[in-house]
Amino acid sequence: MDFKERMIKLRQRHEDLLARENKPVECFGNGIYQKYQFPILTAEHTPLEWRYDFSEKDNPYLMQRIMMNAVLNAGAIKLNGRYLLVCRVEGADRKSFFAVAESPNGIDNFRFWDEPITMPEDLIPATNVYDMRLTQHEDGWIYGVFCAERHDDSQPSNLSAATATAAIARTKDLKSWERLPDLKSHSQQRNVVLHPEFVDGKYAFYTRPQDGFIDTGSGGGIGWTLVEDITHAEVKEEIIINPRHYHTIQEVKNGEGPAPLKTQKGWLHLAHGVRGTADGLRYVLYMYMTALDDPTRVIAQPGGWFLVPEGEEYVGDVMNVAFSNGWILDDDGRVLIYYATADTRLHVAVSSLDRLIDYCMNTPKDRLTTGASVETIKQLIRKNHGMLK
Ligand code: BGC
Ligand code: BMA
Repeated sequence: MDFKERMIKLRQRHEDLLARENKPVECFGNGIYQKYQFPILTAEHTPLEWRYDFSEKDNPYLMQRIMMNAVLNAGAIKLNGRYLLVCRVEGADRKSFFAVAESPNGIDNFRFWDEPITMPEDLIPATNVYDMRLTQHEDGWIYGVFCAERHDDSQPSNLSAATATAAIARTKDLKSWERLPDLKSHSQQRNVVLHPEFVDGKYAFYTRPQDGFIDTGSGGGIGWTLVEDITHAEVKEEIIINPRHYHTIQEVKNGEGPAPLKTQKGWLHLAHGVRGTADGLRYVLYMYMTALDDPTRVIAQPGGWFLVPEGEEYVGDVMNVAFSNGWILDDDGRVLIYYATADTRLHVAVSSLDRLIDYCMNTPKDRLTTGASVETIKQLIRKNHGMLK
């Protein structure tokens, strides 16, 4: 096949992939959300111009000059009727960066904008960035809060010693970004999310204090801090609003997912929980709700996980990982949940605000022991047998 023929085939295959219709998985499911047949974005979805040199003279074998490894953990927003994701795209060189993908319906036909985002640096440039949470704040800006990772130069002989910091940038259009100074904090921070409203006239952040780069150590869970000046944000007082517990899905770590959704019943939160296994860490998603008049007060927390990798979703670069940092509440009450699996690809699951509130309010809590779990199951059995009024 000559160069031109191969190029035409390549473009055709790519277009077929991008235009492929995505349908709900045909299974009865759990009634809470609907997963979809295909991942919505993978490394193969990235534009061919990012990967191939299309000059026959310079690239006679039509080889990929730059390879892409994964598309994962995306922030999400519906802006002027457009479904937009700020994806974490990871190259073969392990560097991740942000790129916007747009779809007409939030489910399929996602296409990347021509170029990745050029993110301005803070004073010390980052080695890597990832996992942006988008918040449409009532101050009029769209904020992107993400993790900036740098080598920990206080340990020069340890190549894996690193620091995780919350970086803050803002935009009106996802095209041009103003970078603000990174969040100042005594501890390392990953999974920091900006709350969409002012609280006591201040900006409010969900935090996740941690002792080390991987270990949360004494960091007790999802935290909360108020910040007066977003252009010099600093964690001064931090409280834990959603703690970790022994023998739960969030024993080892947890972290806020996307910015919470405001509902009539309270703030709806999606988060991830991590536990240790003989096979490494297991990342699953869970939900909770907090009070409208006090977003630090948990009013509902269903027990156990909400969403986990299933089947092929387990397989990829980092096995046994489901992660989400983006969702969209649509005008019709649908909630589009964007989740990545195995740090490799991005999917959508569709639910609705009513279903998610019902799930949070009516799923039994984790009462933390096997005995209590058996009692909870027996309650349901008795109710179904008409033995409870
Ligand atoms: C990776 C992240 C990961 C973090 C902690 C980083 O280097 O890029 O995906 O969450 O390490 O394991
Ligand atoms: C975390 C996250 C993600 C990733 C996950 C699993 O710490 O910040 O980037 O999906 O690890 O590797």
